[in-house]
Amino acid sequence: MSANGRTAGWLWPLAGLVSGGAGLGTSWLASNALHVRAWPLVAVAEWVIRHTPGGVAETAIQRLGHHDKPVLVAVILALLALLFAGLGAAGRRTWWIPLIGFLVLAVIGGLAVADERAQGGHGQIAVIVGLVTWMGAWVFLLPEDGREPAADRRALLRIGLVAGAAVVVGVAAPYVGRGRRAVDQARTRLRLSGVTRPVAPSGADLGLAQPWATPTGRFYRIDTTLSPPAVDPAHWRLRIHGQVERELTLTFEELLARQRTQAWITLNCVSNPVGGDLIGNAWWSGVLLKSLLAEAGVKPGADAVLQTSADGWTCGTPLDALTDDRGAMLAVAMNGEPLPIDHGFPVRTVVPGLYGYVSACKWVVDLEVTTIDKAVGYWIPLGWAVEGPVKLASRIDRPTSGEVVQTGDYTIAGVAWQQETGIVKVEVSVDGGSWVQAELGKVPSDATWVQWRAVVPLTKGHHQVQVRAVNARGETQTPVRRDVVPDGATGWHRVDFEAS
Ligand SMILES: Nc1nc2c(c(=O)[nH]1)N[C@H]1C(S)=C(S)[C@@H](COP(=O)(O)O)O[C@H]1N2
Ligand SMILES: [Mo]
Repeated sequence: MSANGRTAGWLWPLAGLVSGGAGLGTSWLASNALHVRAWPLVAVAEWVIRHTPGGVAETAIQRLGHHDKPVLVAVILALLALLFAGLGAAGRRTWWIPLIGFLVLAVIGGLAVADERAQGGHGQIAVIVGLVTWMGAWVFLLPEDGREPAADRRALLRIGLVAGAAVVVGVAAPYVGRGRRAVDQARTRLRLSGVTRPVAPSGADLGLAQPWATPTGRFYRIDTTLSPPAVDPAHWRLRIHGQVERELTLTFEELLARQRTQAWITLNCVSNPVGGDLIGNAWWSGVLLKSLLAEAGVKPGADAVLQTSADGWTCGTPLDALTDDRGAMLAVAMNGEPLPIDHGFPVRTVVPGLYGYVSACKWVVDLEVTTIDKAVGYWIPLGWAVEGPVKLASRIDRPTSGEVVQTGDYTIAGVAWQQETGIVKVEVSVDGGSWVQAELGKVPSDATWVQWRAVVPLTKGHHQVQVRAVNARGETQTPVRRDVVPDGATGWHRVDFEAS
């Protein structure tokens, strides 16, 4: 970029302003795309509000009503505009000063985001996107030879280019992720009558670090979607068709009008390795599939249901499991709240005793009654078994691998499960010694896992503990180690630890 006579000092602050605006725009877009609750700039505003002395905040709220946050955001934006222009002007002497300024601002944004409650680590991605844009745009707008940019075409063109891109991003940003936000709001507004809070039955929880009732935030999540489908309950429809007497199409309201059921059901993934945590136990509320299928009238000859979700995922479920007394349901609530979007809002299937990949369709919209050879779900061509009954399994949660515990009497504890069959006995063996029977927690039904604990004496040194469960059919869990493919892992869980 050559100086063609008149130098234009105003291009520097303009370049700073345009770079700054571009970074704010991309971080806003990233926040919306990632469904981050608060854009870093809003996080800063909220931080300021949280840390403002009560009196000041109250006066502000009285003066501004509910506009206190938008006003604060506008003030921060104005201050930032001044700062960006100032940084640009300072960059005239020392080109890297704005880079330092941007970095400091990003750190402030990052700290505010980290201070937000209920915001996962991905909030920081929006901060990084903004910082990279700030720095990239500034370097792009720097004159090539480090000299004064003249008010020539090329300098203006570059600034115009970045400004134009920033405006496009800024205009697009509010639309990105809007569907999801609308569904989030619909979910928040939803009042589900007859859905009660989860209260673990007494005696089920032995007070381990891993609670018997899994909090929703700690419940494992498995699906094939990059971004979960945003399904508005007002537009949700469930079609029950195929080999039925009467095809049914239900709205969400119509589903809720049916008789409701609630139960504790443990859900687990076929991909859970021995000792793994792809398992959780929740309080589900919904409508029994048995009664809906009876309403549709299943024709003789049908023995399966092909379930399809709003995002096109499918699974084939044996009809028996949906019509027998185990309590398979279309769930609308998890742990007393409308299903979280990630767990299938507004409606998902939950079937005790089957792995999720053949039963637990999230965002379910279609049930086709058919035969098992035609009900070929998503995972079947990829090498997984057609039928996925849950295998007998147990896990040690205490001690954890490599833990150093005290010598003397020590409580080994964990969970065991085989939904729909039930657990009658759990045994542990320390250092290959004889099997010691564990005490079992009380469970409301065979649909859930069981907590267990056993007290064993420990001498100083290295130890190894193994666990095995016995089901209600009198079968003992097999020690044979098998991989998760094609129908679930087997083998005893073993934990190595130290006593001192
Ligand atoms: N639509 C849809 N539903 C799905 C899946 C999926 O990929 N898409 N994965 C299934 C699998 S493999 C499991 S183990 C469970 C997990 O349910 P969760 O994420 O609520 O724990 O959902 C099942 N339902
Ligand atoms: Mo799964």
